[in-house]
Amino acid sequence: MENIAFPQGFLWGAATAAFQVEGATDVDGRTDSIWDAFCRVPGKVVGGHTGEPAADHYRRVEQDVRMMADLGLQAYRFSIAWPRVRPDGGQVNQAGLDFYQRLIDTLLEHGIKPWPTLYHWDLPQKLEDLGGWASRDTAFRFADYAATTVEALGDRIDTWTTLNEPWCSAFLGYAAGIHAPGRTEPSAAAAAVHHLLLGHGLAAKVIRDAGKQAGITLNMYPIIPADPASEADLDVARRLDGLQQRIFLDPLLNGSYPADVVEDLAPLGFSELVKDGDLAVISTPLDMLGVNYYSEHYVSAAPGETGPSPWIGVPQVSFPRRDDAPRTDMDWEVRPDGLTSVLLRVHQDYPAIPLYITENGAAYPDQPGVDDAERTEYLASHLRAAHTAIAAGVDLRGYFCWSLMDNFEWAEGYAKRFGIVHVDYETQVRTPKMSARWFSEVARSNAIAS
Ligand code: PNW
Repeated sequence: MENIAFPQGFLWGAATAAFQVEGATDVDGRTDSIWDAFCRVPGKVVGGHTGEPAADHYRRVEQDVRMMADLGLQAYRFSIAWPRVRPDGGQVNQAGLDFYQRLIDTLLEHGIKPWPTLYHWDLPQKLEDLGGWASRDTAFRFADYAATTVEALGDRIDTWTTLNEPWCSAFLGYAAGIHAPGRTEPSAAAAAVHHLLLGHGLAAKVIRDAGKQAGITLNMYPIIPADPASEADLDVARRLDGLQQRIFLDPLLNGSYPADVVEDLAPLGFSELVKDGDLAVISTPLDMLGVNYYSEHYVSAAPGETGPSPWIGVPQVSFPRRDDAPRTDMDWEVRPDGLTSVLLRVHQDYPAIPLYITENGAAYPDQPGVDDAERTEYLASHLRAAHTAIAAGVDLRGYFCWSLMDNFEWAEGYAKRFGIVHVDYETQVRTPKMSARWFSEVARSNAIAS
């Protein structure tokens, strides 16, 4: 077998997020986030699971960084918990900052690049009580939190990511109601999109003014019409692509919202949200775009599920089942070619922006002896797909596997395991799976076996 080599300097890492791994939700001045509150609502999270104990990363951070070093990871993508740093959205909590100082110190001692995200979905509940992301003021509170954090921790960080997957925050949180804060108000979701982007732009300015690089991470899916000869399917595909991709990419990288999406969302009051100067803030130059990739969306205009939907303003959409691909434990289709197409598309439509894959990975049930051959195959096939994009000229500079270790999988609780390292939630023992051994060799050699 011939090796597929990645470009020199390609960055290999693994990712987590604060609420998914830290635990210790009520120590050192941390207060509730919207996820703490959401977990307490019966029926919202499978098994009634909560942010405790997660992987107890807050207390085991030194051990976890040593493990990353043993695995040969070059970078660690983690998120900073807003409710630790500015617990009620206001006053600064030094104890919260100290934890991230310690994490960053330990990473640097081990030669691992810290790759922080400012917001991975844990809005302080106090701010949700004031309207959350549906309120314009939250964007400015986010900028304050960003300024505090970048000032306190920024000297040793090269690249800051503002938001992780604003699509999920806005549409799963405020329209579908399956993520915190669990609201099912399409117009609040439309407002959340704009305010998340405004918050991003204000924070990106803070980061760049501090002389650092700024980026954002989006979750991207190729949208495939079930019947490419059907006008109705093509229109649904256009609308979903608008909501999943272009409503974020166009303002960030081109300084304007896509006209068709603005028109589709007019009944929800979208245009009235956009004030003079907002788009200039949102389009603050970016140094990198993070792409999170898991699967494709295969869509049809046939009537689908009724009830709250993330697809605001879309009258009817369904997701027909295709049986020509394996599925993960999330029931998501394994579609590595979709990663190539997502990367090529961003490269064609927005050529200037350097790209990183900031998440890619798969949930599979526990395997005896942590022999997770399916996960290794998932990662390998997606890395081959990423390499195909690089060979076609895409400026892809790094890859973070989701996730470093098993963790709290949001509405799915602890039942779904994405880790390349197994976590026993009773004992908190970490055991690298076979995929971690394999990934470690990929990172070391900067290549995969073809
Ligand atoms: C991403 N969906 O979440 C997140 O960034 C991670 O925190 C998460 O653990 C990972 O992917 C795996 O799920 C998503 O339902 C969660 O469309 C749900 C969806 C998409 C992304």
